[in-house]
Amino acid sequence: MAAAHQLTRTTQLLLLCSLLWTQAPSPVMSSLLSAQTEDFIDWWQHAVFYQIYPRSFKDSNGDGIGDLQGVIFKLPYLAETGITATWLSPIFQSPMVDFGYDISDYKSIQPEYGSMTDFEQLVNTATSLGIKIILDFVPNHTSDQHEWFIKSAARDPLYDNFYIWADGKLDNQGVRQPPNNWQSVFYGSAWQWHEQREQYYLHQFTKEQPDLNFRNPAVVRAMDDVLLFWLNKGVAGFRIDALNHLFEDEALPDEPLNGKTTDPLSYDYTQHIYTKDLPEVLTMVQHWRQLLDDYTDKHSEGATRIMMTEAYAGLQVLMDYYEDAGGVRGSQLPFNFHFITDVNENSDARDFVYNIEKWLIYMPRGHTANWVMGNHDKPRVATRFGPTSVDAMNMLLLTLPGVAVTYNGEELGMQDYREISWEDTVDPPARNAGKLDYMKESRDPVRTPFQWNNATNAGFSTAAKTWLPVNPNYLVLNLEAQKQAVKSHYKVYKSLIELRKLPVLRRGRFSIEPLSRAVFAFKRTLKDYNTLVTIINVSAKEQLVNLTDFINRPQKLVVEVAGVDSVYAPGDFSFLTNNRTDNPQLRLAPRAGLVLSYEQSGMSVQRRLMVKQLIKSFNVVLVALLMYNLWRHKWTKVNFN
Ligand SMILES: [Ca+2]
Ligand SMILES: [Ca+2]
Repeated sequence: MAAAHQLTRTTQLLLLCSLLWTQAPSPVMSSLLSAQTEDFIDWWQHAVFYQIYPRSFKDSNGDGIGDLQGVIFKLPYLAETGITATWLSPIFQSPMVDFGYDISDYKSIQPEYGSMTDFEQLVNTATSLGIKIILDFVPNHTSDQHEWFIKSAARDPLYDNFYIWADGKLDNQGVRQPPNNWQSVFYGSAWQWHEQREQYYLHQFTKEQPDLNFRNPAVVRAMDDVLLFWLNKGVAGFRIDALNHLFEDEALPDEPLNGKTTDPLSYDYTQHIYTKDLPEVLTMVQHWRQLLDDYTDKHSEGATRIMMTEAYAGLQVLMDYYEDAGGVRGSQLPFNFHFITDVNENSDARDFVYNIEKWLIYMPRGHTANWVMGNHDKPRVATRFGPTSVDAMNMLLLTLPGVAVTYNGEELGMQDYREISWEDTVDPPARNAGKLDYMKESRDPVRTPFQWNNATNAGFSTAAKTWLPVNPNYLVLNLEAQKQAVKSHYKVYKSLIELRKLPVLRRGRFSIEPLSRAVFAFKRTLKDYNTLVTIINVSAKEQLVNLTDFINRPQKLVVEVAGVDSVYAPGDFSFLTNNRTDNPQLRLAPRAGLVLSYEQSGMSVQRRLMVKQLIKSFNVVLVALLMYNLWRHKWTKVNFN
């Protein structure tokens, strides 16, 4: 009996152990769970959106102007770089007063850019290379050459109310004046007298860009029709231009003065409370979202069709675009311009951390963050933060959670060309500012042709003269040179895109801290994967960084990506592991960054999986032992009886 009792106890113990071990998920189960989580990441949620400015990207026929065949020719370059999504500045028929943002026919391609056949070829080639095409949608205004405007000016009953028309008023001297004190974003009154119609029309941008009247349902329908036209051509969505200028107060009241300037023609003269961010804007965003979702549902063979929206607006306005308080969804990607507007080369580490955190804190649950590092309207990274900061800013952009938006040329660290003469200046706000002040307003310096190589016109065009001059620094700063160099901004950029494929960057958790006034660091963590840490020195001085507290003494740190000025190279790890002190220090060059990885538990993923496999095998042995014990116990009992 004693022996039998002993055996029963062993059996119980074994049974308990067996039960405990079967609670641990098997590696197979873990990978199934990961796969399910992965399925929730839609194509756009982790994409790098590469903005092409077609006029300056590549000229295929030697007229000095970039075109669609040029874009097609360079699509393999994007694929090779790892880009899977683009957005193209406008390619539609336009008198080019504002370089395509003044559209005279939304459904035609601008002839100097190519034909509809070229566009179809562009979509097909992009699709075959795994690249999605997003088009620029410019709803606020048309060109004054658009048929709708011509008919509206002629009071055609179908188009009479398509634009914002108003009578002027007479001043004390009996001279006709605009209806109110609103100014154009590009300087001067926002009102232009139209001789034929004998009324003023509103233009928030140039006088050749009359504002559409979105309070007229016929305008909404006409613009929906434009969206559907391009969706049927196979585009994956739209970047929506100047969104927050869409509506104005119908009563046309004067705006209160701002106090920033005494010049009544400057856009800074008034506070734009009646011409910007009106609540009606949100209803249009939600309307377009519905249109895109309906289209995706009906054409499920294609990808989710998305919108990204351009609005330099307050944080709460932008968050409502994502999803309003009632849970109605709008823009998938309300552009986050905070790296452009809220930090500069004088910002310290705390400013960056605050800037990044505020977006994530305000963003409604279940939405995707986005980070825009540049565009065709704002100075380039090398000019805003200094040329030595290019790699660090790309590390920041590409290792933060969510979507990254890169303006063409930023992968090379292209620089603003600020020596463009008044004679060569073409940008409307610069021309409006006049010969003395044009460079303060000009966007031409950020729009110069792409620097492909050191041949004529940087390989952009064979023309004697290009539409904007090429930055003469192309002789040294060009893609070809950066591909050949051992270290280059392009190589750093490309390795970061490669790194983005890691699950930890696709869906890892995020935490960030300023380590000092000069340096901040953030980490991305995901169960079963190495943790990634990005460290950025935003100061103009070299920094020695102690990471001990931030990463909780990992056993081994490995450099994943280092900038061109770094003393470290990818694969380096000895600088921390061989350090015998408790004070390991990293050396960061001025305005440099580093991306590191470490094994969170001190055990590699492979080793951890091996241990799990061992546990599973051990479990099988235990069950066998248990069975054996049960059998033997029964046999013993029988014998005793
Ligand atoms: Ca051309
Ligand atoms: Ca408007």
